[in-house]
Amino acid sequence: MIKISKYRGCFKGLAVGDSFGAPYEGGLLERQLWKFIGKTKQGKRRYTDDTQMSIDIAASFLEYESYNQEHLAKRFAQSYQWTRGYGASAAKLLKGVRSGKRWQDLNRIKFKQGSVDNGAAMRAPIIALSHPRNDTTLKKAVQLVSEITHAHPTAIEGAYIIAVVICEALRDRSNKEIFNVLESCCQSDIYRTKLAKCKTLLFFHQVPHIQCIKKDLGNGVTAVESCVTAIYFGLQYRNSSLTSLLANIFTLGGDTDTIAAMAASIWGSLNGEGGMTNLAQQVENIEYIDELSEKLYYSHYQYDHMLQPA
Ligand code: F2R
Ligand code: MG
Ligand code: MG
Repeated sequence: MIKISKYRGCFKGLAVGDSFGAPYEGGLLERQLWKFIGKTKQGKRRYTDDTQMSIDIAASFLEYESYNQEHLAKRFAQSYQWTRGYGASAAKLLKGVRSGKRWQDLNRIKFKQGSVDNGAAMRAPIIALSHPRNDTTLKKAVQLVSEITHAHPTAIEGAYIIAVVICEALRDRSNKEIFNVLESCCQSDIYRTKLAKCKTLLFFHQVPHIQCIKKDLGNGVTAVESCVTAIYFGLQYRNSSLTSLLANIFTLGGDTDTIAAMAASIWGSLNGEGGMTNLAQQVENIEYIDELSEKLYYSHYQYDHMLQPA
């Protein structure tokens, strides 16, 4: 049975990873800026584009009971604020949509195949909450939600493998079972190779040196350099505290908010919300995130016998 605590843990984990990881993301300039804009007036930790776009997906899905790309694109655009640290291409696209342009005319304008970055993957856990079965409907939903801003196949495949891991984590699958599913879902050589390296690090070493994880899996902003890294951390630390998972990602450096957001949402899907109460209380708008998690849960409860209130 999937308990509601796992839904809350998945979404709150994403927000916790994002808002605690944001101060460590990027270069010196970005980190300095976050010192000034990283807290609300009430002293809560602000989240970034990762959580904002996840909130947009949940709210849009709940309004339509499915994914309506036009509605979602407008919702992404309305929520856009530069202070949330969006990627440059995503920011341009969203400002275009806000001024009345069609997302279909913008998502391949800068790069012929679309963006390769992890902006689709960082919000993919919420697609799994709306489609908690790992089947063709999940794959289709990932495609619809991702391509609005990220048309590149590696960006979409990164989002898909994150969503698949969340679906399996919600069902308490072992690391071995999760890897069996991932290997059968994964299509491209680039992700197959990364997953093979991840499997080696997870199953054959004690705990590898952080530099080894950086070299083998990556810590960058592309989907290829971050999604498998997040899967590694989510699964390696599944029986440890969320704090230790986060501390290790911050040591890794690079795209810390996004790697932490994806990894902590995997951790929360496995462990539920119990081990993150103190951290979650420090994040802005956490009550709304809780409310959305609950609504997503109950939107499925009547159809899916795997979902059971705690
Ligand atoms: N943007 C940030 N953080 C800014 C600091 C990052 C820092 N410099 C670092 O390197 O760590 N964070 C947020 O952005 C990431 C998600 O970004 P998204 O939405 O995927 O980005 P976007 O706008 O699509 O792409 C950004 C730039 O990447 C390059 N690029 C993308 N696709 C490309 C392609 N096909 N060919 C060549 N270059 C490509 C371009 O420079 C884009 O402008 C998350 O980390 C989130 O937290
Ligand atoms: Mg971010
Ligand atoms: Mg990031």
